[in-house]
Amino acid sequence: MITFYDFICPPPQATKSGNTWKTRLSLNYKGLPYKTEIIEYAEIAQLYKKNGIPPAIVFPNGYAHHTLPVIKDDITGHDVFVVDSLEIAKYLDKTYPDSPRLIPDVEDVDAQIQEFQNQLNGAVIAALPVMFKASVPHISENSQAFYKAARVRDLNFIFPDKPISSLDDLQFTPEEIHATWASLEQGFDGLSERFGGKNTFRWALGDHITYADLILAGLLLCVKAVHGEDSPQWQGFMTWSDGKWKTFLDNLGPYLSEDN
Ligand SMILES: N[C@@H](CCC(=O)N[C@@H](CS)C(=O)NCC(=O)O)C(=O)O
Repeated sequence: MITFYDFICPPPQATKSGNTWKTRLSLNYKGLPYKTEIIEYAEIAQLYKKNGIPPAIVFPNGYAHHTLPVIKDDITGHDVFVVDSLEIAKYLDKTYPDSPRLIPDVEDVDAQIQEFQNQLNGAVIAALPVMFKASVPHISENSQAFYKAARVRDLNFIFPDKPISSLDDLQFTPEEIHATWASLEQGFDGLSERFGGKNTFRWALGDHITYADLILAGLLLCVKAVHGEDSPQWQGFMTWSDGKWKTFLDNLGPYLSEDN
């Protein structure tokens, strides 16, 4: 049985993390049985250390980054831990070859996924400060301090020319928030051609769902969870690009389940 480690979040949604969603969706798409284990942000490093898992990333300054998603799989009779949603997708393709593939079997697939990731990053990067700030109330109380410190570190890495020492340094006027959403909409319009443009639909890398689609789905589900399904923000988003993103999520249908 596969154990999937996800973040504890206040109800109603189990997760607000686009990163862990990528793996939940991967498992759902493949139809593999799994159980979810919910942990706090501050417990991730302990999970790694207790099980002898090397950090997901070690930065040049020596900072060891421990991240979710992580899975544990005991199919071989002993526990195998896999870290990082892309590595998990590759592991699942290899270990469960009879399930639908997440990573197409083409030579330049890593480059294709990276290109898509870069395109998506380009569409959302300017909105990250607003998005991170909006996420805070949706993080479990015990994880808030940890989460805020982690996001400050991320923002200082992404925007080195605008260093901040606390998320409280970020205060946005309604006009700034409006402008951010307008730029996000423009970014998503730019992305919509890849998904078939106005009257047709295709997935990020072609005719089939792949891991690349799950990157986008994770992000959308995170925005939906943070703002709420009935919020004007989410309802507006679902009309962007002639309803492309609503169609996209609708087409993922049953794979969006949070039942496990
Ligand atoms: N590229 C990684 C990203 C994982 C990642 O950044 N996860 C975040 C979850 S939102 C995390 O665990 N952050 C912990 C921290 O920032 O300390 C993946 O796709 O798995």
